[in-house]
Amino acid sequence: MNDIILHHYPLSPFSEKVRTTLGLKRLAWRSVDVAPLPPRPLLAALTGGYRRIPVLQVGADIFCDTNAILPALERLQPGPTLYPNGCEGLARGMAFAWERQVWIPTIGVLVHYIGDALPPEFIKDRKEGYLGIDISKAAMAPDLAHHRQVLQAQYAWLRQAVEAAAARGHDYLFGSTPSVLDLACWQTTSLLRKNAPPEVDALVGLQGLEAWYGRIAAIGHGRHTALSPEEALAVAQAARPVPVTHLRPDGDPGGLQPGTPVTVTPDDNARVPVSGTLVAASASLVVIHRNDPQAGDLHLHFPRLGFDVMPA
Ligand SMILES: N[C@@H](CCC(=O)N[C@@H](CS)C(=O)NCC(=O)O)C(=O)O
Repeated sequence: MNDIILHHYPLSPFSEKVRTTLGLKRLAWRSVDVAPLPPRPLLAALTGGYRRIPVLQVGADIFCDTNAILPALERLQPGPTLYPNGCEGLARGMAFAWERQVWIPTIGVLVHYIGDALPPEFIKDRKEGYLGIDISKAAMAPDLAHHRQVLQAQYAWLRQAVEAAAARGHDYLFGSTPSVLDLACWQTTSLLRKNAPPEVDALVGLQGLEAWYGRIAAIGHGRHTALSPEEALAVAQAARPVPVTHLRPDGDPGGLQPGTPVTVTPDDNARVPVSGTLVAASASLVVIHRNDPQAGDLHLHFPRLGFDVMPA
């Protein structure tokens, strides 16, 4: 098997979800540190323009979005499973909903504390190339009360769920190992707990979650060694995409046939269309082929939910 390569940067909590999954599954991996804001030209050659972080690479297979990355890691290393006690449907659905609901409120609360330290070019990039909103402290301030209410409501439910799991003897939401839902809830929490002062716990209602949070934090990131972007590109150039066996060629829920030219575009933010031809799909994943002048033949893997897959 080719090395597992993660393109990421330390502050990124979605990357932290993947790093922790790699640690949980005791996988060895190669770490490509990318800049916290574009340009990232060598990564763009691999992703066809998909701009968000993290991106997972295995040879010439490129996995965009954590909702495609975690299932890929589950296939590569099934144990310990990210779906303990048959929770896959519930945990994947709730994880998607959690991240969609709490991401902007989490940023709103974070910039209340650290907004003044964010460089203007970072704020400009996040507005123009990512979220489409001004995340400076001043611009987010009018929504702080609303963002706190959203987080307090969500964390009250999370605390109830963690307490109910503990009453059943479970350290995590669905069993004795973390599920994708634990990891999704934990990664957004980690953005606040690692970067805001301790008073943030009371502000958004994190009290009572400390033990659950600490158990996931203690998992760590597994064994990793550094790789340069140039080396990662060379790995893709030397590799061939792995034939897709986990999805049906005719499995596209919209009836698109393999070989159809398509674009795949995030439906929430950083809405850069990636072009290729459809290889295979299911209701939850889609794989496209693209030939890149620098990287060669690639398979790009995306989640289905959260992306528009359109005939080109
Ligand atoms: N749904 C995506 C969200 C990823 C995301 O929003 N990542 C942030 C960093 S944590 C990002 O890409 N920010 C803009 C950037 O780094 O260019 C996923 O699950 O991977």
